[in-house]
Amino acid sequence: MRQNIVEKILASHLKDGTFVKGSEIGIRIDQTLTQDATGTMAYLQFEAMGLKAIKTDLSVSYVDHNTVQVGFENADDHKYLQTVAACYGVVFSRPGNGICHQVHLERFGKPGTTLLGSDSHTPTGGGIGQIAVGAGGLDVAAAMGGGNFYMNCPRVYLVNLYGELKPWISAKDVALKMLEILTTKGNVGVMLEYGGPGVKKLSVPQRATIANMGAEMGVTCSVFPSDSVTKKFLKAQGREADWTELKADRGAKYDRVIDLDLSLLEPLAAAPHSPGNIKKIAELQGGAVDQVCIGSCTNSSFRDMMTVAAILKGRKVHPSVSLGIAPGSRQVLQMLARKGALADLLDSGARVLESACGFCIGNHFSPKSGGVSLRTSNRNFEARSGTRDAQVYLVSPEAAAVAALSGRFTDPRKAGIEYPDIEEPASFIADDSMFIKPSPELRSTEVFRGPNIGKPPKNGPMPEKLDGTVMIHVGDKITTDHIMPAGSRLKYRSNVPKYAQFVFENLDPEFHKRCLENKAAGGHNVIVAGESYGQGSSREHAAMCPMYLGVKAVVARSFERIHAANLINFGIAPLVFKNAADYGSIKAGDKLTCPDWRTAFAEGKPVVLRNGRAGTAIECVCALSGRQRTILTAGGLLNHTTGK
Ligand code: MIC
Ligand code: SF4
Repeated sequence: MRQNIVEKILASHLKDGTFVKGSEIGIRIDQTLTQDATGTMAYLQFEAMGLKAIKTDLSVSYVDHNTVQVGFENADDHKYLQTVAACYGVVFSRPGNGICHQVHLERFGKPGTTLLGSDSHTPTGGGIGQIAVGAGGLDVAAAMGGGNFYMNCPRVYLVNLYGELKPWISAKDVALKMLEILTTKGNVGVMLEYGGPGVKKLSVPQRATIANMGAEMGVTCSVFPSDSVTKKFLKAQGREADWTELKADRGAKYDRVIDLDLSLLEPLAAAPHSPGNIKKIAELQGGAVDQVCIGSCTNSSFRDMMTVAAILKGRKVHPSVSLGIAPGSRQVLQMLARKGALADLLDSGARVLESACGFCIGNHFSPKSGGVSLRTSNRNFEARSGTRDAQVYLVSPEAAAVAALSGRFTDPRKAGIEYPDIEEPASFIADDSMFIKPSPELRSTEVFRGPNIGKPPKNGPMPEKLDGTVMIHVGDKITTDHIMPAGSRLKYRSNVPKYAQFVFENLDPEFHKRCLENKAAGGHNVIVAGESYGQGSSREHAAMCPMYLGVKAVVARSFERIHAANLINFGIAPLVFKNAADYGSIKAGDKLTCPDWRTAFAEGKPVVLRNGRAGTAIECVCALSGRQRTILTAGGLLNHTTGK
């Protein structure tokens, strides 16, 4: 059979199920990654499963999200992560070593392998030819223990790239164009495969930028071929032995083909408050800019940073702009320093930030009230920057640097600056001294648990009957940033009772109180939502904290993949309205009941909810595999795995 790249990798990793579109398959995971914000819970759950050592080829624990260390909580979490990694044979990447996706691409990503990460931008690894998928921490913990990762057998779209990027047009513009084509919803269960003659004109980090933002389209992952460009990148990283060729067979089949001519692209921006709200920069030309942030796992490679440095060289940042630059990894920062480009950045007036997520997750560098911020990151959801009324636009590093100089939206082609065409280096600085690699001696390390480290919360089995109250009725495209804000709240990730106080904080600050009161009175809590519920982050806290608050069901018009999987893992039923119109017939405060709730799930029967106020019967769809039904009725994956 003629296979595409996705089929080749999945077929060679298939452990459970059959390769039939839409049916559930279990695959072997070769590598895992975690980051500090999702990692503490992932390892606490790994420990709670009673597993003794990891069974993957490689598992890496990165500290990159919360490195601000205000108060003791953060530093305690970092120490827990370091000691637990030592104990179980996980590589530990120390704070300061860089953003997980950038570092993983540089030092560990291997063509043809599978990578599962507790972060939604794990698909960045598709740039080097990995099937790299984001998931909740619990799924990653299970994979570290040798468990299969389950997903629906994907539909595969081929993106045929033609031509070549013109000067000032960047890989980010390709990603934004793809968002214009595919939008941020309706792509659940799709994997993107890039191909065509244009691919060989893109470097591995450029490919990674494009694969990174597949997360915003809601696709499971994006994958590029592994070719001579990949080989050159791996050689420059001193890892030529990790290279294998990966290409689709001639005549391989796809579910859809999208043609994209790289030479026709223009500089683009995603306008507030969605990565799918695409505009041409030419349309925004002249608008005032208050802040510019360059970095994040989307755009912080050596080439991106050198391009920015070359644009800023000998020029000054506009007095009305605050420019922050966070190189993606210590490798990139070291290279910038050795090449003198760091001095160019500093001379221009840029504020050089730590190689970490920082501004991207609203952990610092929040814009002023109502401020306009141009960012090279991947998400501009409302309030994510830490400032509720900020206007965040997502742009390329080129467009960001040019705007930092002019203080206005500027089409970079018209800035009167010579285009700096930066080449990939023949060799990168490969200094792995900020990794702590596992060793037999380290296995006896005592795990450090500071007062901020709580136990993962427990859930009981699914109740026989649902006695629900609608605690909140929300609209379309509710992101996990709406459900479970990060930013300054990040330090409570290891302390669920505390963190749960902030569920829906920006939409309804009283939500958690009402939930806890109803839970204490023996009631169940229900969330009603529109389309594409749970966009964005893989943070399982957006399911774990609602579980702690007694939420038993989310009834929505549709769900995003990672969040739906997280809900099941935490024993919350993701129900889809059979008739979309029922969404509007429900109000906050309505009582939704179901007398045969548990039996319906256990036996895979239709779920019908009675709305006491309206006197209506609401039919719901819950397309679950047998495995998922058992997990849900057990009250979640942890109960299921430990047999409790
Ligand atoms: C994000 O970009 O939203 C994050 C922070 O990286 C999250 C993970 C998290 O919430 O810890 C993600 O994308 O999964
Ligand atoms: Fe970090 Fe931002 Fe990338 Fe998430 S999207 S991993 S917060 S840099």
